[in-house]
Amino acid sequence: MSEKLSKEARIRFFADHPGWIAVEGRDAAAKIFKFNDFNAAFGFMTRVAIAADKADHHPEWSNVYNRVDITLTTHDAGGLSEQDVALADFIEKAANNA
Ligand code: H2B
Repeated sequence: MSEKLSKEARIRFFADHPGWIAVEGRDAAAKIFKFNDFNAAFGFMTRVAIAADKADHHPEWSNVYNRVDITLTTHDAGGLSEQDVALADFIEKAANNA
């Protein structure tokens, strides 16, 4: 079971990950991704889904056409953990290759 990020690591996460914002009222990070169309958005979601399931660490997300809203947090830890940092890094790579 992973532990919550330290205060310093949490600050570093938001500094190092443009577009990710702290969710009000909970220890979580959110970002909205926009793609050219549904095909690109769903292709991105598919790549993230496979990686997330392999790591047994899953995003909270929703999709409308070309838009994907993602929230990351670690439910077992009750907040952001290194697993969210790793998933955010993968998500950024996948979004940039969409
Ligand atoms: N995903 C996220 N984001 N947080 C968790 O705590 C979590 C998860 N726990 N995916 C995993 C699954 C756990 O429920 C299973 C049983 O390993």
